Amino acid sequence: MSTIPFPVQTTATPVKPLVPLEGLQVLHLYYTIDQAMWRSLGEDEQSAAKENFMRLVATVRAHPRTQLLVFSVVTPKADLGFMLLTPDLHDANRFEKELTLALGADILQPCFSYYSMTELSEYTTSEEEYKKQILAELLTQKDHGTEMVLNPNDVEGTEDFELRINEWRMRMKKYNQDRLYPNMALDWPVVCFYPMSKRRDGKDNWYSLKFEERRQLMAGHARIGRTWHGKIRQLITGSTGLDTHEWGVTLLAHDTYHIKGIVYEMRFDEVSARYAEFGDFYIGLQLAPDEVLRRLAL
Ligand code: 76R
Repeated sequence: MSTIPFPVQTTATPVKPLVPLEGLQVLHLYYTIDQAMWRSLGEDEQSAAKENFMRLVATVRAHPRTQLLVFSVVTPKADLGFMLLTPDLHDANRFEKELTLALGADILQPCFSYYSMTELSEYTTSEEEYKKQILAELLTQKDHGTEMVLNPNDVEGTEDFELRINEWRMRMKKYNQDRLYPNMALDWPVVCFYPMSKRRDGKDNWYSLKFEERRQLMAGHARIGRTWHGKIRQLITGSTGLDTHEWGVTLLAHDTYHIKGIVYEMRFDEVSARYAEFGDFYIGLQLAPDEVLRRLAL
């Protein structure tokens, strides 16, 4: 019979939820497997452990507004990886402890972890900027091939102007919603994760640049990023004050060729060439939970 002390979800004293003002808690969790410890378990214990793992993954995935990616890690830097997104830090913390014990005590050995939160971009176009852009566009309209310069008062408030502003507001609302509350695709098999910071070194100090300069540099970065649409999905999560670096970069792809391609191309962009510092890179393969267990020879 099973002697493994499986975790039971109990909360003796109810705790007040720790839901951030905006965004989600994001944990990247990596483990190696102690195969010797696993082999010392009886067959019953092993199947109880696997059942517990499967049940826990299903429970976490069924939790409101919670997503859990499960992957097998390429190279022995780690064996098993999770990416957890959930609003309440108590839930994130509870699930993390339970996942660590999911296969029984000491089977999963934590080898790398990262804590970050989803966040809005500081550099998206503001409504004022967008208004200026469309004013400039609408003010110079072609009339039978000759350029006609209009008065701003003739443009602002017109149906065309309002329509474009409203479309833009709706687009931004969806865009911001997707950044704070992303839908992580389970059917993009390649998961690349690495932490990164912006350099603060002598004359290469990102944080002493003026906002406008940073905005322009980031616009160049985003231009490159957009050329990878359809091949790469990216989630940039903030971790200043939370973990070793300032951001977590999670890239999803169907092919590691594209991961290598985008990261290489971005190295030439000034934002990365001059200001980026990187941690270790982890490549995982998303699989169904039972398939991950098989892959890991459990
Ligand atoms: O969010 C957006 O899509 C708007 C533009 C944008 C911002 C603000 C954007 C676009 N990124 C932004 C912010 Mn990015 N990104 C990285 C990396 O390996 C490297 O050299 C860098 C790692 C990749 C691969 C990548 C991809 N980005 C950031 C930030 C925060 C900086 C800050 O606030 O100072 C970091 C650390 C960062 C890093 N970026 C994109 C991409 C891609 C693919 C896009 C286009 C997304 C799309 O339009 O679908």
